[in-house]
Amino acid sequence: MSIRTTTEYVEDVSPGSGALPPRARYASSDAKSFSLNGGWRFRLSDTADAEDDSFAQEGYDAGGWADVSVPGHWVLQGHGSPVYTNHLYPFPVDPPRVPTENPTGDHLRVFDLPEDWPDEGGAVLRFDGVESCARVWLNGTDLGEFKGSRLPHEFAVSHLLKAAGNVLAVRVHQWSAGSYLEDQDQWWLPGIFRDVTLLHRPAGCALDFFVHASYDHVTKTGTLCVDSEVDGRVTVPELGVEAATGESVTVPVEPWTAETPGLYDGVLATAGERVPLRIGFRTVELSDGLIKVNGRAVLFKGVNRHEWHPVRGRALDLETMREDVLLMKRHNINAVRTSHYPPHPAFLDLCDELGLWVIDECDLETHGFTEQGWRDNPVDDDRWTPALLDRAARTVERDKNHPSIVIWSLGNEAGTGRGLTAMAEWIRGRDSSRLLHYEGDLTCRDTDVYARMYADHAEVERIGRGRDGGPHKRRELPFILCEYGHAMGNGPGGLADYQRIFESYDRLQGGFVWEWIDHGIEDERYGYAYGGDFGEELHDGNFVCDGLLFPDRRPSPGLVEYKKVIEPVAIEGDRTGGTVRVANKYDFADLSALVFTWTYEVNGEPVGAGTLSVPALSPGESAEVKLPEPPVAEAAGEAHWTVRALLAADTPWAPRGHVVAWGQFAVSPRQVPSVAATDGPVPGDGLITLGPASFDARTGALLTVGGVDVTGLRLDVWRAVTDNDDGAAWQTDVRHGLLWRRLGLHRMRHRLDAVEPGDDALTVRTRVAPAARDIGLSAEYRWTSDGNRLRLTVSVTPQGDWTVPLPRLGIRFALSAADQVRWYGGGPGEAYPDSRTASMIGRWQSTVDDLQTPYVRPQENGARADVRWAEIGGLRIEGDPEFFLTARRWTTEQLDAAAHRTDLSPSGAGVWVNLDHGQHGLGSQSCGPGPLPPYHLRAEPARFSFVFSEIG
Ligand code: IPT
Repeated sequence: MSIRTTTEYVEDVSPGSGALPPRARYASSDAKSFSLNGGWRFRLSDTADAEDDSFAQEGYDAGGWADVSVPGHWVLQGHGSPVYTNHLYPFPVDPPRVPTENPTGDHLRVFDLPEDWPDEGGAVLRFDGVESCARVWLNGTDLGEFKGSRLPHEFAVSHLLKAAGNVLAVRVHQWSAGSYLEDQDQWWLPGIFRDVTLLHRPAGCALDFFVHASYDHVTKTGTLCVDSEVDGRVTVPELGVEAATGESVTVPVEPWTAETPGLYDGVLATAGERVPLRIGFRTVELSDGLIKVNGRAVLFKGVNRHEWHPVRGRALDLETMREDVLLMKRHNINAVRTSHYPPHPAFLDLCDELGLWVIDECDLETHGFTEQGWRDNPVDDDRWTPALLDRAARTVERDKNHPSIVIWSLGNEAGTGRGLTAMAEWIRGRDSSRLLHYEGDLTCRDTDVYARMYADHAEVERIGRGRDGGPHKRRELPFILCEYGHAMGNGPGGLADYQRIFESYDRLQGGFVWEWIDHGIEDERYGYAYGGDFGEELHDGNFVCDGLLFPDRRPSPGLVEYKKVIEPVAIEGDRTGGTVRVANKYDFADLSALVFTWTYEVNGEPVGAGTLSVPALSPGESAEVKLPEPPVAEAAGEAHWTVRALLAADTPWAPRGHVVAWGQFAVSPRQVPSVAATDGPVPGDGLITLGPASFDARTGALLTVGGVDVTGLRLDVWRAVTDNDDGAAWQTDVRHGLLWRRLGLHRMRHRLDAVEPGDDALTVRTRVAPAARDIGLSAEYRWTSDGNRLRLTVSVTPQGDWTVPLPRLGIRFALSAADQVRWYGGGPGEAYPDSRTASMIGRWQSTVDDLQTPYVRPQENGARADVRWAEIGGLRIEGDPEFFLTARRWTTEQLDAAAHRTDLSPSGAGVWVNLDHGQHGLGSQSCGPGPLPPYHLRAEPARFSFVFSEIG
């Protein structure tokens, strides 16, 4: 006996029924529209069929129901909980069946038409996004049902509308057959999460239309042709264009590029509607094996962007979308892959307006089938092909009029199969003006670009050289890294090395860092919650927090690094010549929008500044620009030139003066601190004094420097492992974080071998090693003083067979109190060996609290690199050589044990300071390669010194 009846559509592989065919999306027109966003009545059931559809009938009393905001996700509004999995389906894999437990949200909205709603004409009800399956009724009539969460669906409703008391009922099921196609690495968040709009459709209104606007870079003309389902006229006043739909017009134009996003305002006028157009002329082609726009190869400096807001989930408001685009532009990002679904349409309007290359991706991922060797993969099963084609069509039809979109992507991580080929063929047939991307098929059967994710530097270089082999078709294609630089926690490291490789080979056309923003959910318990924090039975922890922005959209150090690595102007000096080499690395723009300034710093203090006249170089050009005479003839100490490229005028994305690029170079070297060992250790009552310092006579431990108490000073090799140290479970390479812990580097024992007061030095000898192992480090601390200042030289010699690098190497100690921190060295933000290009040498100040980088899952953070000297807690510390400075109100052990920021609170001891001679690189092994060998902190003999003095 079968009892599956009214909810059969939920598990039906079809995309739905009742909706209108997809069509072009436009932001506005002179036809009326009425937003149905706002408060809706809401009832949650445990199963798809727990309630009948009587709620959809007029007169239903929903008085006892809850309220939710639309757009929104009910699980973020107190009904049920979010679930995070990366690629595992959070339900048994038995396509297209879904669990009986299928949270189902009935949504109800009663509305009157606005007073000025026209009597004539039709009306369409549009849903811009509902996860994952919805059935819709208006005034008791069943309109149909649909799947395809991040895609628009429209229903014709004029025959049902009334002036007042319309009852719109929407039943939303969390799980449906569609869920099998939506296995993206993100929170599962059911709900009506994008706009709901009623659109008036006057007689003679526009239906679908396709704006074809190409650019011929030889003749510098644009050709415009608007194909329209409904005939009409197209006008572009600025270009003097007046044409019929379907008619081609060629006129001189300024082309659209991401760097110069020139848009022309036009109008499509049909008999019943005037639709504003924003037209960008550009031609995308594959030529000479390269992705070219307007005749020139482009280099993508991209990011993968999921839609995210820490409170509202994927229900983004316009302001947040604008903030994303502004932040991207201000950080030199020129491209975005809309991983892994078409974004809110307003985001694409912003990309057109402000200038970003877009890879627009279909809402498709079936990653979980990898667990069964891709058996039953819907993309290789003809029964699912209509659903796939529907997704392709809804993406392309909605978004085809955006000049910013240069590449369509079939989806992400969906294996291979006939369904993908069907999608590709359909897309090519519909739009031959753009290229096609899909990463999951190594043969590139359906694509115009060879795309990979997380390939290591060496492989990318091989691909650049064309030495990667592969099928013939692939060898002819340009290459992009559609994902790289996994920005989980502290990292990624290695971006500069990738960029160098991208810039060395034409075939390499850049990449897209994974990913834009941490999907942390604001949560009273934890600050930001991640996978597992809602009691999910399956989850992938903080793998959902792997962005260049923190959940609150504060840029992480990774984003600051990326901005520097991809800056469009290279500024390089030379030690002697008195010149600076400026190169234009834009693909299209010359440098006329920038002004250049110089400053000259002695020991980090600016002693002169001015402007530099740099020619308006064309893309690819460079010039040797003469610097002025140094403002001080003989610099007493270290001197640097810092040259900056700033916006000369306000732009739509940043104000005048915004720094686009900079370069810094030393012209006279630093004098390292020297301390003549004129004092000797003086033994006393349980103490030894040496210059300004006192030591414990038995243990040799430093106790005071002048009036400053110091505790626990000793060699330190441990850091709170980063997500990238830990590496992903599936990584086959060595994962250092695991090895370190297995070796016991987090529980090193310090054996005291000798305390030796000598004539001019106090020497303390130790051996530092973990239990159960025969490897260790002999560490000798040699203290000397000139009476005022105290110098420590640490000599470290590895003993035994060290096959792993060290996490860090330096000393740590506690100060009883510290707040303000000043330093001369790299700043203002944190830096690690393979993520330090954005670290600028200068004088910086901060506070202990502000030195912390708030990674959602706490881990090593906050090191300032190349520090020459620092002042903290009453101490001045000079380094020989320069060091990494870290200070925090908790120990490394506490940091290592914390799962959320809220687990960290100031420990009694005061402030813990690490002065590191070295740090291991960061890499990106939480999904990609670990740090490159040059950034490994090898266990080898080392000697480094610090000079301490009390700040008088
Ligand atoms: C890759 C996915 O495409 C992306 O969605 C995300 O999960 C990313 O990894 C990791 O954060 S897939 C991975 C198996 C390479």
